[in-house]
Amino acid sequence: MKLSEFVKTEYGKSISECTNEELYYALLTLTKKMASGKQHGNSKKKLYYISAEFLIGKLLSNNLINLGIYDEVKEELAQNGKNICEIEEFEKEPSLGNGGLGRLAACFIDSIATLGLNGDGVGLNYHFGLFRQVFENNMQTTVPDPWLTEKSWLTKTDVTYDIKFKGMTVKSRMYDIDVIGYNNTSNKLHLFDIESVDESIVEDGINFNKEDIKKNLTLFLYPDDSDEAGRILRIYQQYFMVSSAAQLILDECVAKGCNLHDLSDYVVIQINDTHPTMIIPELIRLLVERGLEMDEAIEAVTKSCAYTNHTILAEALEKWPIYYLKKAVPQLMPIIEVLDDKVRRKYHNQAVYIIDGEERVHMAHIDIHYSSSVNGVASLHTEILKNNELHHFYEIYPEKFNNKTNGITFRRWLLHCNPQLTELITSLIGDGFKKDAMQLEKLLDYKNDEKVLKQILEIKSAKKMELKKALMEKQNVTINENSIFDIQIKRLHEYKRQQLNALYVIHKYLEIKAGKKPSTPITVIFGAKAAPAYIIAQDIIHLILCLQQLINNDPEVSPYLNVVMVENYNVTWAEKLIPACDISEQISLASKEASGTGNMKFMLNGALTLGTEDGANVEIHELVGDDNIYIFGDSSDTVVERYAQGSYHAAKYYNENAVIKEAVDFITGEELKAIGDKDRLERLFNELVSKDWFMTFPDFDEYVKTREQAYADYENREEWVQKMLVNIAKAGYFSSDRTIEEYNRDIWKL
Ligand code: AZC
Repeated sequence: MKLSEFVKTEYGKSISECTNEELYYALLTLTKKMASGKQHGNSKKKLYYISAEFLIGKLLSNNLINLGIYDEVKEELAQNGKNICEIEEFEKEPSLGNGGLGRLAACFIDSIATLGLNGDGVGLNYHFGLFRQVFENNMQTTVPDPWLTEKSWLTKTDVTYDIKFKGMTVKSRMYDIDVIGYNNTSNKLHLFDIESVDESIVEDGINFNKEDIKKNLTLFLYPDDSDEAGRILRIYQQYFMVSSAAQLILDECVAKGCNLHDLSDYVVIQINDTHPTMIIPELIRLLVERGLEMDEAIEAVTKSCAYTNHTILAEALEKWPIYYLKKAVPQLMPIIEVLDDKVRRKYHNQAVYIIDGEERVHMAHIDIHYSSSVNGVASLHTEILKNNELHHFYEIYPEKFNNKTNGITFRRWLLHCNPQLTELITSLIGDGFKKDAMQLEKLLDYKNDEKVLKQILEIKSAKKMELKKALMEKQNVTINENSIFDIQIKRLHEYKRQQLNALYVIHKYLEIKAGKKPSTPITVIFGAKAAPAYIIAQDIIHLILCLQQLINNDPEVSPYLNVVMVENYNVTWAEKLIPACDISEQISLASKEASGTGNMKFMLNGALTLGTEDGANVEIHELVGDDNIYIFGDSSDTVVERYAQGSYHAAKYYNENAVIKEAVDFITGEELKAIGDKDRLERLFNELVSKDWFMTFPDFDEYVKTREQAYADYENREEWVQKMLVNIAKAGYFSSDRTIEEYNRDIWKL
């Protein structure tokens, strides 16, 4: 049905007479109708991708693209004087994720549907999702970010389950979002919610009574875990999610004729990090309740589950005190004890026990013992898991370990966010790459085609102008579209080393002050949210915002260097920032970033990576070769060794390297203290000088040198655009379609 006919019946008027809001809701309804007419992935065996996060972003354009009607709708709107981008402004972005892990889950469900596989996502319907970030006095403040509107992408279903917690039973209800594959089947994202949630219990922005579970259960994504009540609330959330999921899974497979003994013929469950781990004991519990012997239940569940690890940061691997579990979900403890007991009897190595000497349950250990697959998310990451972090487990189960290098959906990260580049590519190599991303390699034939190279540069300029406009409109900041856009966007974490980038900015500022001016001006852009309880991360944001104020207001420096931190960085911002980027900062401490996926999005849009040999940067490097990437810093082996020896002393670098000292001293110097918060700046200074746990100083000199080299190379526009082209052409490997094909081939076998 055409939009014009639809609005005629719906509102009794023509497109041009409708408001943008009316058109948004008309398109939403129309799209949902079209999705419901599509076939669902269909096979005996079904995948359930369980994740506490699905960072799906706005859905309208993406759905129109995947339905194959985007251009048509855009055209029809344009003919009636309407602009699809303005209509899209009415959509609220659901922030149902923190970062990489949640966005990966969203890319994956897109690819699962696009490949026509039978697989649904299962998660939680947080009412506020992640907080909205607001800058005040150069600091991050947080406010709730409501996204639920009366009419939305969610469809209320009549599927409900009883979820039993200690002393109370609550009801979960399933809401569905259509996951429309690109020219293919349409699957579901099932988000469970509790009806008694009460948004009005939130006080001064973000605080609420953490003990009133019935009212707060699905209020926020990962409520603050800095206190015990917050941590126990996470357990409630996790169990609510997995118990709903487990009941859904059993109901669906029984309806298909499964007798539960043959569960693994019908079901495969991908456990996305440790948050859904309790699905293992919960399923075992339910199977025993329905008549299976304990051992058989354990075997059936082990065969059906697969676990993905996303981090080697020890603090991110969840370990829940038994006492918390007993408080919220005591019914799981006897099962977990059986699981632990079996491990103890078989393997006499404390390192692999589930329950440790401090009465804590290691969630990842449950996953590894009681799943049939354990995967890392990039080659280097998987190697580190096998050889270091999870070595004891690898020795027991070498056959379980496998690598699945992450990927991104090109529908969102190219077709949707960069239609100009998509059109150019299509005009050169046809549109086969939209379903078979490896075909992008055909672009290499144009490496010496001046006309094509010129077009690529023109598109980059156009995207820079679009970003400039957005920053002006949304944040009232002016940037120079003719400058180099050097961008670092990701969650704020010390291991990702935004502080290293900030130290470079200080260094550059001082150089310009001393008269050494860059040939082309530079705009350094940051986007990052910091967890509310993560103080040093907030301090780093504070430093960046102070630098922004200082530098952009300094008439001597601002013609050459600008700093911009986008407020409330989210998927919608990423879609604007990534296509406009020249240099993609991927500067984590080697060994710490499991994969990174922003790096892939930037590459696909023709940005060059400035990065360490970490995560998927290693694979990007291999693909594009030395000439088309800027690599610096200590290797993962060196870093691992340095930690093991305890041989790193930040103070030594600070005292012996004058350039480092000058930049670090600036943090607590007069200029910044005049605009910033003394305590925050001093705390950050002390942290760096006395600890620098993520080793920014050892990499500093090489980082500066390599970054300067990239800027120098940028001057040669002909060679630079060839590097851009190679990056675009080689990005095909990072399509999430490839990743999902591998999951299916090696693990799911749908
Ligand atoms: C992230 C990793 O940090 C990132 O390197 C990886 O690309 C991404 O997962 C997807 O695999 N991990 C998380 O986001 N982890 C949590 C707990 O949020």
